[in-house]
Amino acid sequence: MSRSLFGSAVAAAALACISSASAHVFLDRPEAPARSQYRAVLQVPHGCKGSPTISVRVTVPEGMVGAKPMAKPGWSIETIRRPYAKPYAGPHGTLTEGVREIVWSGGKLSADTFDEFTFSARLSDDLKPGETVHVPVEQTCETGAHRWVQIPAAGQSAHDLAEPAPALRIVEAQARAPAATSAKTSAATTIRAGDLVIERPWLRATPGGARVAGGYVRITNAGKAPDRLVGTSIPLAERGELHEMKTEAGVMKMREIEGGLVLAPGETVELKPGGNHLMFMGLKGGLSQGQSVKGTLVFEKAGTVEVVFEVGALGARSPDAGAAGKAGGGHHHH
Ligand SMILES: [Cu+2]
Repeated sequence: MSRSLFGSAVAAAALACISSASAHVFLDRPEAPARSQYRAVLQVPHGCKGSPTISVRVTVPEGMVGAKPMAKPGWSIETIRRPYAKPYAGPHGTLTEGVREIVWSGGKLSADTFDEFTFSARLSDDLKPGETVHVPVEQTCETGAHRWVQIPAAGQSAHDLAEPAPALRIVEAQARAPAATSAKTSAATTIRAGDLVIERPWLRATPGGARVAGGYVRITNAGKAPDRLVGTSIPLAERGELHEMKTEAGVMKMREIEGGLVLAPGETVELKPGGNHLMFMGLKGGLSQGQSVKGTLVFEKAGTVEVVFEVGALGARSPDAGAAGKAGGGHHHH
C-alpha cells in the first residue's frame, strides 16, 4: 500500500476552498440528529500518489439501517447484504438484515479532481447523541490504495491518524423552527398554466462542488385531456432531465423517464425525493438554501411555463424541512 503525505498535501492545497479535512476521505455532513434518515455523502478528494481512483468500498456501520446507495453515472454499484447484529424496529417493520457494504467500481476519478459517493441510511435508536460512528472506506486506485479505516482510541484525535475512517457524530434531534413563511410562499409559488396547477417547485441545495441537483414539484391536471411533462431547465445547469427511480437487483437506480411524464386528467403527480424527480446536470455553480432560482417546466400541450424554484436544505425531504442529516442545523456553503 502506498501513501504519500506530499501527494495529499498537494491535493489539499489545490482544494483549499473545500475544507482542511480534504486530505482525507470524509463525510460532508459530519453531524446528524439521532434517529434521523442520514444522507452520507463521502467526499473523495484525491487519488493515490497521483493515481486515479477506480473503486470505493464503504462498510456501513452497525446501527445505520436500511442503507441504500445513490446511483452514480459512470460507476457500477455492488451491495453486500448481511444480517445485522440485532433486529431493528423501523417504520416499515423490523429489519434483521440489510446492506452492510457498498462498492462503487468501473469508474475512474482522476487524482486531481474530487467526487462524492452517496448512500442513505436510517440512524437507529441505538446510536445515541454524543456518540461517534465511523464509516470505514477503502479507496483503490490504479496503482495503490488508501484504507480510511483507522478509528481513534479513547482520548486520541483523528488528526493524529494517518488514514482515519470518516466519522459521524450523533447529536440531539432539534426541534425545527416553525416555517413562518411557508403559507405565504406556497400560495405565491402555485402557478396555473392552462389546465395545469403547478405547486411549490423546489430544488435541493448542493454540497460544494456538486454538479447535479434534484428538483421537485407537484402538478395537478385539472383538465379533461392528458398532458405530459417533457422537459425542464434552469440557467445554471447545462441541461435538465426527468428521472425515475427503479429498483434493479435490490439497488435503487435512477434513469431518464422516456417520453416524458404523463399527467392524466384529474390526477396529481408529485415529484419528490426518492421518487420521480427533475435532475439538473452540469451545474455551473452551487445552490444554497433560501435562494430562488428561475427556471422552466416544459409540457407537451401547456408549453413552456416559467417557474421559480425555492432552494431547500441539503438532503431535505421537503422544501420546508431541514437537511436530512442535520435538521435545523446551520450547514451553509460560503
Ligand atoms: Cu436523478
